[in-house]
Parts: sequence; structure tokens; C-alpha cells
Amino acid sequence: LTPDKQISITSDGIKLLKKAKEDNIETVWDRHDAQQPQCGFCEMGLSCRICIMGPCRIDPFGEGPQTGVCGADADIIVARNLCRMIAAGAAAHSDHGRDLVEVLEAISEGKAPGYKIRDEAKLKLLAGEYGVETKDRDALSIAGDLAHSMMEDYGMRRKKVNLVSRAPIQRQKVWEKVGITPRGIDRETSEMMHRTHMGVDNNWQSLLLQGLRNALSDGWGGSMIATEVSDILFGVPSPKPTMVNAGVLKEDQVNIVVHGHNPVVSEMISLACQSPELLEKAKKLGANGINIAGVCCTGNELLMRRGIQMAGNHLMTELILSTGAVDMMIVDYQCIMPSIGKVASSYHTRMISTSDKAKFPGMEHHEFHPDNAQKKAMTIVEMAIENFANRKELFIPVKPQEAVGGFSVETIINALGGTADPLIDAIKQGKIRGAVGIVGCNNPKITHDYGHVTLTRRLIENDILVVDTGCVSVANAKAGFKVPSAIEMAGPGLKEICGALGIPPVLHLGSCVDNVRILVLVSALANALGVDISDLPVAGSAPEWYSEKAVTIGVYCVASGITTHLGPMPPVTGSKNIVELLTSGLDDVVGATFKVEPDPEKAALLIRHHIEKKRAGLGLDA
Ligand code: NFS
Ligand code: SF4
Repeated sequence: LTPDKQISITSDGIKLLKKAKEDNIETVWDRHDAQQPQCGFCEMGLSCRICIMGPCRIDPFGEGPQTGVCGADADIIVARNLCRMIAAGAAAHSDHGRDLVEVLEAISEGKAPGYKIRDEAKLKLLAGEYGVETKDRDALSIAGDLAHSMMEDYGMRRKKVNLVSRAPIQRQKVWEKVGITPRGIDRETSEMMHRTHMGVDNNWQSLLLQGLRNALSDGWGGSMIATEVSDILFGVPSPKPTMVNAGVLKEDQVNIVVHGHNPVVSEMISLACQSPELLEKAKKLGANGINIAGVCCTGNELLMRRGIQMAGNHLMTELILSTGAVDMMIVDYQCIMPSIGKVASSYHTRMISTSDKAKFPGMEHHEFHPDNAQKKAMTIVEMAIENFANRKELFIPVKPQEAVGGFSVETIINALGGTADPLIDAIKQGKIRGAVGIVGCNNPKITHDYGHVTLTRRLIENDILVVDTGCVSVANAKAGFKVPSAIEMAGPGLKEICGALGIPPVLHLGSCVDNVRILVLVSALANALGVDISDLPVAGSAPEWYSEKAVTIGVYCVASGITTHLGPMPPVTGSKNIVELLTSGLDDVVGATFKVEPDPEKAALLIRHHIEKKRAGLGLDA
């Protein structure tokens, strides 16, 4: 690392990176440096290794080859590569949703001890939407039928994914007209992989349209199912105070950190941490309790529903281990760097993998299934307690920061007094200019959390309400935007409205699958105003994104009519046609586009300009 390159704006990040260096730990930043210069063909999307006549590369300067061995040109290659990213992201979220549906089914069959239906009202609401009979039926049989109906969403029996009907009718018509209504969740991903095989779809426009449909099958399908079934099983989130940053680790308690995405494992761990028998054992071994904290989205799931603290986001996952204070880290899947087993080997931390689909070097594998999860959770929490005695020196660099999370759509509407009207009135009066969902990851290409925090600060200063999810939500909580007193950082109108409601100007909506809560919220706003989502003064942003899942989210937001800003440039610059389509042509197709701007100060201006344009379109300030 060059000394002048700032790696993080967070004090725990900076201090822990220094500690990691002293401990000779190699981090994501070192490996990113070692990769420089990264491949220019790949950065532009111009390399292809889809088949073994290749690999092929297109010369962006027009001197070398302009087609691959099969004859594919730059447009085709860039489109195929982007589409495969969309398919991978949709597969990840939707497979996470599938795991929840399987738990729902197992509960109904009495085969998931420890899991239960925590929110019957939400179960019945979903059952209604799926046409499952609820009258005079017990929750378990409703759950079984709902699970089976959701399984059909994954397949090919439906003309459209069921929850598509939650979108405003105008939006559904746009999808019909363009031919991108998602039919089945697995179907669209599977078809995307088929179309991008060598010699299938070689029209970059029709490839990208299928990309939109594939992403919609995630946003209004797999991810939405993941969120809704999680609410049924673990409860609809409501605001709860919590703490964030590395300071949530406790010197005198057994520290267990959960990492990954699916609440199916982390919820069971959190229950086991409250077991009187295990607490007793922890006391006997000299610990004052069992402290559970999260990193990445499984932590967000727990924070939303239980107020459980977050130790950090994506780029903090290695650094958290270098505190030496983590007695056990338990992972499921997604965004778990394969490096962390090695990092942990320099400390006493025990690393546990839990999913049959995700194994990692340097971790012990203890596989969780719905039928054994309760028992397994007890066993491994006990192992964590036993590991407490093996600690060496600790370095917990900061005091924790307070925050409030848990803003489901249900909660927001409740806070507004039962309808979206007060929010709409505030928008109409211009006290709130609009709303922006800031979502997504960290990326070592960008100073850690700088993009998120800077953009958020500029938007709330200018009376734009911010909702966030995923790794952004941790960055913003650490920055102090999520306490009611944070209204002092907001513009006068936003300050007045949030102050009256007693909410912070930045609302934590959950994990990355919970981006669907944003879709539901903007649908409610659009319906209340009688307009399409694309008419609203709203935008999306992913200032530090890195993952394929983030690509899919960006694409389903745009396809749903939400203009979306990206910090890092996606690998598409090798095709002028595709850049043009994504950044302007899509406006004519779905009423929204992508805007790419790495500098969050400039991005804030772009987004504000977009919001003012939409306000004018609605005649709000006339
Ligand atoms: Ni979203 Fe969550 Fe974070 Fe990015 Fe990864 S943890 S699912 S993908 S890095 S926000
Ligand atoms: Fe090369 Fe075409 Fe094969 Fe891609 S699909 S590797 S461009 S021959």
C-alpha cells in the first residue's frame, strides 16, 4: 500500500488495518495491489472465455481482432458477459430465497424443530396474494400450501411470477409491452445461461432484454420471496436501538460473529446464545455472557429483527478478525472472502462453515439443515464458549456507535400514521425533495465507506430522504446518520419531517434481498399518486458496488423505473452501443437509466438534478 492512499474513512478500519499489518496479515487491499494493473480487456468486458475455441479478446483500439473465433463482436461479447453477471446475481439471491421456502415447507411438515411461524398476519397476507385458502385453516397447513405455491414461482408452470402483481399497473404494462415480464425465477436464469452459450442469442439488444427479465425475476421473485418468507419465519422488522462498528465486540464476553446472508442459520445461533444452559457454561469458564454480532447481510437480518449489533461491512470482515477478540466466526454463503480462514489462523478464532453449498479453506464444516439446525447451533455455540479461554491479546479499537434499524415498509407506514399520505404531502410541499435508496457493497477500488457516507451526507443536507440496505447501511450507521439527532445534519425540510416523526433522516431497510422493500415502498408511493414508479422523484445508488448480485439489483431497479447511479463502472465500456443503451436508451424502454460517476460529490449533484427533473415532471413546484 502506498502511504498516501487512504483505505478507509472509518477509524476502526484504519486502526485495525494497522494492527493487521503488525500481525503480518495479508488483506484484500494487499491482494488488490498485487493484482495491478488489472486486465484492461476484462475491465471493458471485451474478453470472452465462454467456449474453448477461445479465450478471445477484442482489440478496443480497432487494430487487432474485432471478433472472437466464433465471430462474436464487441457488442455481443460485452452483452453476454453482463448478462451472465445478472444471471449469477439472480441465482444467488433466488437460491437464498429457495432455502427459506424449504424451511417454510419443513415447518409445515413438523420437520424443522426450533423454527416457527412468528408472523401469522404476514403469512396470511402472502397466502392471500398467492391464492392460498386461509379461512378456518391452521397456520401450518397454510404455510405448506404457500411454500408449494412459491415453489411454482421458481419453475415453468406460471405465465408470470406471482408477486409481479405488486407493481403498479402502469409498470406491469411496460413490462408486458417490452416483453420482459418474468415468468419463472429459475427459468429466467436458466434461459439467460442458455442464450449466452456460444451460438444462441447473438443480438445484443435481445440479450439485454432477457437480462432485464432475469433481473426482474429476482427483484419481484426470488429476493422478494426471501424477504417475505424471512418476515413470516422471523418477524416483520420494527425499529430497535442497536450498536455498530468493531467496538461492539466485548472484552469480557464470548464473541460470536455471524457472516453471510441467510437468517436461517444466524437466527438459530442467536437463539442458542440466549440459552440459559449455555450462558451458565460461559460464566463457569470466566465469560460474562455470550455476545453475538454480525458482519455483512446476515448481520443486517438480525439487526432488523432483533436489534443485534453489526461489527462491520464487507471490507471489515478480515479486519474484525484481527481484533483477536472473535472466539468464533460462523458463515453461511455469499460475500465471504476465501481468505478469512487464513486470517483467523493467526488468532485463536474458530471458523465454522454451515452450508452444504459453501465450503472454505481453513474452516471447520458443520452443516446446518432445517431438521438439525437447533441442535447444531447449541453445539457450535458451546464450542465458541470453550474457545474463550484460548484468547491471547485483544485489540478493540473504538467505542461502539449507537444506531436505530428495522425500518420495514410496514413500520414506515405505521410511523406515518397508517398511510403514506404524510410522506407524499411532504414531497408535494417540497419539504422532502425526494428519496434515494443507497445500496450495495464495499470495493477496495474505493476508499472504504467514503462513497456511501459522502453521498448520503450530501443528499440529506439537501432534503432528500435516504433509505439504505446491505453494506451501505453499516457505513451510514457508523457515520452516525441513524440516531434521531442526526436530523441536525439534514436540510430544514427533512429535519422538520423526521423530527416530527422521531425518525433519523437515513432509514435502515435491511439486507440486500431487502432491496425489495424499496420496490414495495415506491409502488405504494406511485399508487398513491396514481403514477408509474418512473415518474417519482426517487433514485437508486450503489456507490461502492463489487458483486454480481449488485449488478442484478441495479438492473431490476432500472427495469422497475428507478434511475440508478453506480460508483464503479461495470465492465461494458468495450461496447459503445451498450453504454449508450444503459445510460440513455433505456429511458425509452423502461423510463429509467444508469448513471455512472465514481466521485460521490458529483454523483450527489447528478442525483439531485434527476430528482428535480422528476418533480418538475409531476408539476410539483409549479
Ligand atoms: Ni449485498 Fe450483502 Fe455487502 Fe454487497 Fe455483499 S454483504 S448481499 S453483496 S458486499 S452489500
Ligand atoms: Fe471466443 Fe466466441 Fe468462444 Fe467467446 S464464444 S471464447 S468469443 S469463440
